[in-house]
Amino acid sequence: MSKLDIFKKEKRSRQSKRTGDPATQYMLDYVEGLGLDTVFTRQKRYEEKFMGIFPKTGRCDFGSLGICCRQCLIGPCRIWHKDVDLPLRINAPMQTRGTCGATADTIVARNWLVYHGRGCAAHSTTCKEVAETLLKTARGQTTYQIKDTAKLKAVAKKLGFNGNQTDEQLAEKIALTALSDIMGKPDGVSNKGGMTFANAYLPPKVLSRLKELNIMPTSSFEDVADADHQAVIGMMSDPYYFVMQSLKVGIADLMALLMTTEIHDILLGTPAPAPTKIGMNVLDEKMVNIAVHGHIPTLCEKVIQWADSAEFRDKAKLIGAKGINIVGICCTGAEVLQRHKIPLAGNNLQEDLLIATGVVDAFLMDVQCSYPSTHAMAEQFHTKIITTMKDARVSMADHLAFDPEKADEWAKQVLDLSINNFAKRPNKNHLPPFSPMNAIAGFSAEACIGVLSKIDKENPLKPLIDNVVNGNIYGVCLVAGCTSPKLATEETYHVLVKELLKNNVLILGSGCAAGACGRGGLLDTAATNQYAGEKLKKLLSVLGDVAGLGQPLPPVWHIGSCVDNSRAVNIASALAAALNVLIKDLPVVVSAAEAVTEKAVSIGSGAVALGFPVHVAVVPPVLGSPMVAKLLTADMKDLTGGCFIVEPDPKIAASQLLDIITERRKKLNLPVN
Ligand code: BF8
Repeated sequence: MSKLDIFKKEKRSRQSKRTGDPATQYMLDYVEGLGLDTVFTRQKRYEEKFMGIFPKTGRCDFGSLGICCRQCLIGPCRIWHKDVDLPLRINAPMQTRGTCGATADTIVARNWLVYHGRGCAAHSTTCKEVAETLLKTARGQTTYQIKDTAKLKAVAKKLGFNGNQTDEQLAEKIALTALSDIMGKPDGVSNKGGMTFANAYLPPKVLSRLKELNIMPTSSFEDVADADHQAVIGMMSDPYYFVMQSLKVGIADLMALLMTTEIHDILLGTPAPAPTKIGMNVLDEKMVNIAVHGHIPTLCEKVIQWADSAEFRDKAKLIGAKGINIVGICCTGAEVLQRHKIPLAGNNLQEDLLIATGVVDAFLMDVQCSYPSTHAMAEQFHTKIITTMKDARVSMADHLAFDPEKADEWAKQVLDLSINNFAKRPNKNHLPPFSPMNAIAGFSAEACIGVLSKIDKENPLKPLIDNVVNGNIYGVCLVAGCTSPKLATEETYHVLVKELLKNNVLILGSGCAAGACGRGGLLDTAATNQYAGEKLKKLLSVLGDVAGLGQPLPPVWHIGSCVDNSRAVNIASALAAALNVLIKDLPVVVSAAEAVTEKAVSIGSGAVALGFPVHVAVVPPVLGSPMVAKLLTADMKDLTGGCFIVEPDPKIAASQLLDIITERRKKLNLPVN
């Protein structure tokens, strides 16, 4: 089979159905019936238009394979690698070098690295925002408070700060350390020993390996700037070094996530599992509905707080609403879901569809992952879009640039705008006739270990290790990342997760992938009896009992937003340290099946760099260079122990992930199926 036939599999998936969520399909039919566009509509149209021209990929072959170069003003150059099948429509000999002389290997690897720079910049800027809020809070300049002092002290201890200091002093030190890990040392000297948080959190054996490979991150802004410099014309051309820099930037990205999670927990509280709801129908037609979207939940915290005040409850009633209903979308949604159990209405693909229900009075957008067309949909209905961060401006939106020192004032303005907009609702609304799913969310690493400590107080990790050893937990898979219109969206995760659960693999879920699991009913305790293998089922029942739930824990543990992928890294690091092995030795795998964003790419590379196998079902644009594709999917195993696995069919992907788990268990002398 030709290597490019993998695109056919991708296409088969999206042609079988567009989504695994009936409510999404229902709204999609409604919106398309009104003659309006969504991301799904445009995907379909692309396919119809381009399949005739590029039958192999269904998009532009050059772009899909990563061999379109737009780096300089001589180009664009569209070249071909001699070992890759030619597109059907091209029968003339193709150029194998760009005008400047760059080969397909260079172009693919350079394009690949550029994704990472943007992904890491996004997460690092998010981290900078929250670290600044912590710093201002420590200095008494905001009305936020340190909500979790135990977490504050635990983080301070890890970083080696003296415990005899006030909470504010420790918070200031943590914030300044995070800022210097993001921005570099203030004197301009880079941190040659590597990021402080990386040194404090990653197991020593992993750190040594990163240093040997010369991929220990220094500070994320510096590593991103280096990547940009390396991509400049006249700099790097060796594909190997582009890929190695992508790993370094990927780890810097993961560390930005880790710092953000730790600071969020300190400032906003460390999540604990509790019941909630997931699905479009968490919107309530009788209430003022405010959808919160993005990745920085600090303003939302204040909106949630003030929405519950007598002042705003009365204001809502005065205009005829039953009250104020806040619902989440994508990662800000996951943040407020895990801490406040605010119900999750949807993910990045469902923004437009939620607006089209006609009952979203305000759509609060902070940063990242909204589509540029959202305002066009909002114009068709009454929804008010409010952007809240200076770096994310949207046409026609109201803009309130967040300043943590004025958070209360801003939150009240948001509530006023939303309540006033309720009066402009169209008479007719269109909510899908599907009840939201029950879900349990809030599995922070502390909460997971807290449950386990009920089995063994002295050594809370021991029950986890014992259960991995005896095969009750055959392996662990983190399902992470986005939902993509290129596949039968969400169904990819549902099929993959069910296959793994059957084989007693415990699932951690984050970001939109976790939301997809929720819409598929997989965050509900009932899913344990329905889908988990016998051994895992028994264990989750015991854990549910010791947690006082009176029913099993769900088989997919929602660990939070994409930022909180760091929780999975922390759990894996603790396991590796306890077993005195590398992360690459653990029966732990990752699937970011429906990856979409640059952020997902750089997190993926960070995970590969630490030794995780990372599955993607969407074909990444690297097949134009057989050398780069082989480096990422095969040779990498000898370097970091991790690798990318590209497989659009979720059943086949699950069996490949199970094979890796089995192989790793064998190497650890653990029983295998
Ligand atoms: O950071 S999973 S679409 S929302 S990138 Fe974005 Fe992807 Fe959703 Fe959160 Ni993550």
